[in-house]
Amino acid sequence: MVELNTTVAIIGAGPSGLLLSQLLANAGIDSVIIERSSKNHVLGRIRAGVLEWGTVETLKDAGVSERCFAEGLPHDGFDLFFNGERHRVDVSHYTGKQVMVYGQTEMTKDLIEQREAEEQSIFWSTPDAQLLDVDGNNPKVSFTNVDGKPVTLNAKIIAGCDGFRGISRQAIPQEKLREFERVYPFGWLGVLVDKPPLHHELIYANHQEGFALASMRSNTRSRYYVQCDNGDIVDDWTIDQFWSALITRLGPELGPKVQTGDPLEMSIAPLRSYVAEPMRYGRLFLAGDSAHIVPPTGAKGLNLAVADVRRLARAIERWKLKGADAALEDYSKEALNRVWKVERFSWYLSTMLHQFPEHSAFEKRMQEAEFSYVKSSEAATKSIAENYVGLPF
Ligand code: FAS
Ligand code: PHB
Repeated sequence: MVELNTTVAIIGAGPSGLLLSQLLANAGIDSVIIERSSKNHVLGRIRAGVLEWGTVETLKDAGVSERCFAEGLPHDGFDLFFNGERHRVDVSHYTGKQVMVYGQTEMTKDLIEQREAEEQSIFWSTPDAQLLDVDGNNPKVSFTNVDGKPVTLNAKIIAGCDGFRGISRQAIPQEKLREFERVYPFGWLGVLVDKPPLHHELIYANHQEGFALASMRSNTRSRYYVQCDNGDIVDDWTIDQFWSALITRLGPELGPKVQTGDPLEMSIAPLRSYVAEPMRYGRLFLAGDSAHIVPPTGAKGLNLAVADVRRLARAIERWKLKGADAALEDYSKEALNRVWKVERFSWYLSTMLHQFPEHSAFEKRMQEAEFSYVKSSEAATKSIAENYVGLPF
């Protein structure tokens, strides 16, 4: 048996776990990360593409923003497209801020490089972690290391950064957990392609055939999505069917501008809204997708994870350096206050922009009226802008 000690045991080396480790290290607080998958698997994930400015500033504070500023694309706004009508949401005009188009994959790569440069202890390819005594005085994580030896990692705090299908949330007794969920009757089929983007900003489209999103990773690499049925698997779609659906849904003005090609990646993401309360149990603190999921329509999942981590890192720092338990006590309530507002925005935008199989004629009119109101109202457009750019932390 190998016995290790640390201040914070972090479960998961996705954006939440890596960024938390970086922020803690910058405050002189040690941590150990345990990750189920290999480093290459984590680096191979294609996910989010838009960073709120608060996320960019957090990366800057963490000292890992150099490539983001060098290679990221600052955007002043995006387009909503509803049955052939276009409405631009001028985020910079309404909020004085931009968003940054910079892939989550790149952000994860930057964080791993920095953590490794600082010789952070990360146990990769470790699928058997178990959380013990999380509500006691000696929380610990047991797992098997690469040499096949059992390890016990004693910690003062355990950070559950292990995503929606991790183990941390499961460590909270069912009777203590309140769960809220909305599963949407559709998914997103995404394609990554080495072709220039159709437009210099993002376009979110609601067409009677379904939702479509034209995004990007750079000026030479595009990311597109189309709404697909819940039961769909990637093999149900050929790339030609994908391009045809995308071009149709973007309409006669924009569709023909799409430069098609063979995909670098093609995947389906299910859409759900989910929140687990509380985000703390004893010495276990949840951050990111382990505690909540949003439909990607509002580009919030990754950004919400960053907001949790920024708050948790600050609370741990106050507790460790000033013995202030209050900061840890307030973490869950304060984090959830922002989580629910972001859940609302993501649900709102998803409801406005997708075709719902079960929608009645009345609900379809409500969707049209919502778009028509947004298009005609500075106040409604400003509300979308301030949510999209990111609510205050
Ligand atoms: P993550 O899920 O990213 O990371 C959790 C980590 O914990 C993983 O590395 C996992 O391997 C590890 N782990 C799990 N169980 C473990 C265990 N038992 N032991 C140890 N480690 C364990 N957000 C957007 O804003 N826009 C998007 O377009 C978008 N697209 C998405 C597409 C998909 C398919 C998914 C799943 C999510 C998408 N998201 C998107 C949301 C996504 O970006 C998340 O919000 C973000 O990855 C959250 O980061 P983490 O909280 O670190 O969770
Ligand atoms: C992406 O580029 O992957 C992306 C952008 C905006 C979203 C969702 C996904 O709302």
